[in-house]
Amino acid sequence: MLRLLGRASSANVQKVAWLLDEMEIAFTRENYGGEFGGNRSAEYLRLNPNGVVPALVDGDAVIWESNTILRYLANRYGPTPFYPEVPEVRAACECWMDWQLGTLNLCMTPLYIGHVRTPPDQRDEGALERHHARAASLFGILDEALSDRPFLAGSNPTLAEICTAIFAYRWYELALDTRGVNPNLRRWFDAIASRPKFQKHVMIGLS
Ligand SMILES: N[C@@H](CCC(=O)N[C@@H](CS)C(=O)NCC(=O)O)C(=O)O
Repeated sequence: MLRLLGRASSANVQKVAWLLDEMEIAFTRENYGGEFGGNRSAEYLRLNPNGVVPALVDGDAVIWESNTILRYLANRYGPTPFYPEVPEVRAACECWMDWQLGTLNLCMTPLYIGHVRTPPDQRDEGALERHHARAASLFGILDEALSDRPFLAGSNPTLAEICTAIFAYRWYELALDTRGVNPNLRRWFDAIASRPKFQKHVMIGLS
């Protein structure tokens, strides 16, 4: 049985749990990180030397970095439509995976921590405004990309959706978007939000 280590509220753990469930792979999840701690213990650091969640243990294989875990699952247990085999389509999917990790994360993580985990009197309002403006412009890029296709890499949801829709959920839950401004993004998000496995792992509130 695969072991997913990390708390259910973590965006990066949610990616992995959501894909595991979409691929109907049996797994157990153990609480590490956040209020549960344990992620700085020597035992956990042997699995993920960064002390962050998630980590995936599959027999002798131990994998960390959530997007790498997604690719591992698709390669190990696929083929799956979530990781298209046509190189051009796969590249379209992976562009957005890297974009999430290297671009969207840089404003969404501080925005999330600022709004959800920081008491109002301790917030850096100037920084939050800058991150908000940057995130709005990035969600505008997603909206534009979705103007001529149902999903980011074409007709079907892929790992690109697994990586980005979790942040769109946070964006909408924080009520930082103005409804109607990004109609393609909204249509795309609503299609993903109708998936029971997204609801189960991602639409569980913010904490
Ligand atoms: N790039 C890493 C980031 C991992 C990361 O920052 N995880 C956060 C949770 S989303 C974490 O472990 N925070 C400390 C904690 O939960 O205690 C990945 O995608 O796996």
